[in-house]
Amino acid sequence: MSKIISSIALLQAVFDEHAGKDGDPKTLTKKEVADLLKNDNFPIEPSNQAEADQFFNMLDGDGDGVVTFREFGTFVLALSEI
Ligand SMILES: [Ca+2]
Repeated sequence: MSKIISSIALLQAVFDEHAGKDGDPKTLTKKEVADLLKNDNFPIEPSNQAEADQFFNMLDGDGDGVVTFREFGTFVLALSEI
């Protein structure tokens, strides 16, 4: 399989694992984002609610209160520019 497609599939698998926990399985809620960061040992882990809200708002590009796979993917790709 293409490495690019494999990478997207892996990203989608991580997203789906958490998006399916509550509400719409096609979007991440604030709690699901927090769980994802924790379970993935992500290097950026908010230490309080204000930081968690700020981080979530960065992910939620259109500000509708949930994170789609597109928003998630856009954020992950943006990390490569840090
Ligand atoms: Ca959104």
